[in-house]
Amino acid sequence: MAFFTYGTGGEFLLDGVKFRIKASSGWEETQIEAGSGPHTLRWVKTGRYDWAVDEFRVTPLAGASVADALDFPGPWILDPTNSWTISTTDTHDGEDAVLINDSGVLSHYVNGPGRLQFHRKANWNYGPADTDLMVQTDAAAWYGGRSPQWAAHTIDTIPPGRQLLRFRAGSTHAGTFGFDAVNFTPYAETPLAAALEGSGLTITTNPAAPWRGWLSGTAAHDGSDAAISPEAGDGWLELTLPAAGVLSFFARCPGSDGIRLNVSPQIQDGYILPREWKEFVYPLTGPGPHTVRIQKYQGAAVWLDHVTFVSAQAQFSAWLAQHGLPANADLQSDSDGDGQPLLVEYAFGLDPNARHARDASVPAEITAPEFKLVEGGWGVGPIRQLECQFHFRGPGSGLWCQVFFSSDPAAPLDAPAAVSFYPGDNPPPDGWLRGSSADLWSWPSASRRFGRLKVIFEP
Ligand SMILES: [Ca+2]
Ligand SMILES: [Ca+2]
Ligand SMILES: [Ca+2]
Repeated sequence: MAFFTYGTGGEFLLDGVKFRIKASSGWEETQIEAGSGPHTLRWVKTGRYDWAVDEFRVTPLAGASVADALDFPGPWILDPTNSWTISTTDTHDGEDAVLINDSGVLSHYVNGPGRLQFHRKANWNYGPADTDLMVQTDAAAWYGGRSPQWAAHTIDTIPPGRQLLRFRAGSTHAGTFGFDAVNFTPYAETPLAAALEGSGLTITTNPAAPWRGWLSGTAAHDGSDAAISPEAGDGWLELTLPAAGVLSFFARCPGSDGIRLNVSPQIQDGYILPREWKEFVYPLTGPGPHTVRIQKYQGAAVWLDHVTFVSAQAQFSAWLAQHGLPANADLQSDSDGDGQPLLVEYAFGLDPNARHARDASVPAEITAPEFKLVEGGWGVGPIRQLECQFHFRGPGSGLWCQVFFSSDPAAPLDAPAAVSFYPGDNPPPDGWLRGSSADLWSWPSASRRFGRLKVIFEP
């Protein structure tokens, strides 16, 4: 069937299913290969702008159909410019295929999310291969690249909701662009927390624009299931985490470049999501509970998988177990008798089973804390002062530390000195901070100065 419409003020329904019509200021032709009937077609005026329908006609299929050629039932929406043909000689399946020329489009509605599979051939004569458009929905696009011979292709990230898939050739190429053996497999829904491996976490989502869990197989990061945001609306997901710790998750936006993900409250700027899976690690400091909101900006659907939270206590317990120490070990106990309690050994990357030794299980760059005397001066004459430099288990460990300087080690601790944490040109390994503190008090007016490091654990 075919008809012309004028303007943007309406839509039509085929068998009760709504179709959009390309916005146009003039007359536009719509051609639909609907397959055997009966069918019901309804035009509806929806907007305040002009809309008119003319020249409706039904033409029986005279020869090969697009549905047959692509091995996927209709309705197919056909490009009325006839920039496509059905071939019985250049095919994948040896029977029939559709060859599309420049700017040609064949469209089909599916209910996502799901996996789209087809065979294709893309042998154009010029143009940048990586910009050739292959399949497109309203908010997302997938590119093909050159494929001189028929080859299987899978797009397993068709987004949730009713999607108009547009099979098309790029607009800057001349050559053969063929499709054959199309198939679409929708994903089944699964509970959100299960899809995210978030057992034990409290996960909520905006009921007006919910993220949902899907059994998406190999499209998921874990090869099983993932959560997908809606394409439109204020799509957010909140995690309530009971304590200090490290939150991590994998995210991506397979259908578009430059979609931003905001993780609040700690990170306000947001991340730019790549098309492929990327891990995001997110330390939470201070006692919980912490509420973290993951929110995508308007645009294509965002995928999320494998949310993990390792609490500060769990990190410490793992360290104890790794060193053969009991899970209920006293933080203040001194397992190797070197005067440094367990918590100090843990915080600074020291070995709890070897006196005054660094822990072989921490990265090699981690060095033991050091107090040293530095001599120098900047305009007020020569000075000497104590300086402390240390590596420290970083944000998300539930640990923090203070540095104290005094002239009498027996006296109560005074106010802590200022500590600066600096990644510098040579940042410390992930999960570690490098800090330093200088004793602002200088001598020779006193004969002795002492420095102390104090570790606080707030899991
Ligand atoms: Ca075929
Ligand atoms: Ca998963
Ligand atoms: Ca010790």
